[in-house]
Amino acid sequence: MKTVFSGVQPSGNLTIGNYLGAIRNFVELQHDYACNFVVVDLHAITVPQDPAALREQSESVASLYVAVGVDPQKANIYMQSHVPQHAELGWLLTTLTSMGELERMTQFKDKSSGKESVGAGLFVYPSLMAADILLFNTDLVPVGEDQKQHLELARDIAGRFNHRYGEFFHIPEGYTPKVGARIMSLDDASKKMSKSNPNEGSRINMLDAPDVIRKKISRATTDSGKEVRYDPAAKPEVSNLISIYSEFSGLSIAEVEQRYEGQMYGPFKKELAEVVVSVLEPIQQRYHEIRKSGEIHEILRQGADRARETAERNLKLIYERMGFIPKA
Ligand code: ATP
Ligand code: LTN
Repeated sequence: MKTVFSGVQPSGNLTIGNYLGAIRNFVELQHDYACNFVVVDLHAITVPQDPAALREQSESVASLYVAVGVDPQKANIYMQSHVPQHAELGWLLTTLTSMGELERMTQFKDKSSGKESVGAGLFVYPSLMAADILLFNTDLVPVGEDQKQHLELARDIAGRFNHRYGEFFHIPEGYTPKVGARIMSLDDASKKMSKSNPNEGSRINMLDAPDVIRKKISRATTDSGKEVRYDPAAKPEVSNLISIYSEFSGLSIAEVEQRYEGQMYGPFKKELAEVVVSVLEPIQQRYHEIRKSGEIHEILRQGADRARETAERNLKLIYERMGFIPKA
């Protein structure tokens, strides 16, 4: 069976961008692949995190995986820090990664720009991500558009390892949805919607109450025109809302345009909010049940136990290839 790996950072409340770009796709892949869906806490601390908030967000992300429909019996759901082989392989692969490659990463440039002090962890973030993926000899990585550059680096590192130490890693492929791979901010359609944007109005969180969702959508930036028409170059804000509508309703972009032909933004936004609420409400209900039951701790334990077995086995082979003396 081929292997899938993906991770989400517990760096805030998950947004509908995380849902459409990544998590939603986890559910369909779990039937045909050996899946690892991980809460990448070691990645989250590459920018400062409050310990109490990190704990809460970690449990929240793991519970949301289950709430959207990832089956913990089918897929391994676990915390990255519970499988120490991630960090170990991260170090090995950091030594195979060049400074120049890391300097070219746009996420590093974005997250470090304007900061007085930047942690070295933020710089080597992509080699830890490569380790996440390669630790399981992953074939497929479901991620949003913004992660393509990191994935490309993971592929290069895998190829480099194979070249130096003999064929070992599969070269992982990305799995990115056609629409929904890059949901933009509600207040600024030139930026991607992000859980760590300080402006709360810029995003819809998966756990936002229905009225909050209605308010955020009604306040979302549009243009001074009137047409509900998909044209990302000329009408980026409206096009982003149409994409969200299409993804949440299952209607094609053309069908959404048709439905609102001759209508103003008001009714379109109102109904968009209802479409989003109708999908998120049942997920939120399941989420609250999961949190209340406390079952997530056992799910995380079992997921990590299973993942550790494979990780240990693979890491041992990697050490051997590189010339380390095996433990007696
Ligand atoms: P942060 O702002 O803390 O960096 P983030 O919101 O960008 O976080 P990540 O944890 O980095 O989220 O990403 C988790 C997954 O969600 C990744 O696969 C990423 O590509 C995807 N994703 C994030 N934002 C979007 C978006 N706006 N549209 C589509 N997919 C997204
Ligand atoms: N870098 C990713 C999170 C991430 C990831 C991974 C995604 C860490 N390790 C492995 C896919 C596979 C992000 O910021 N979204």
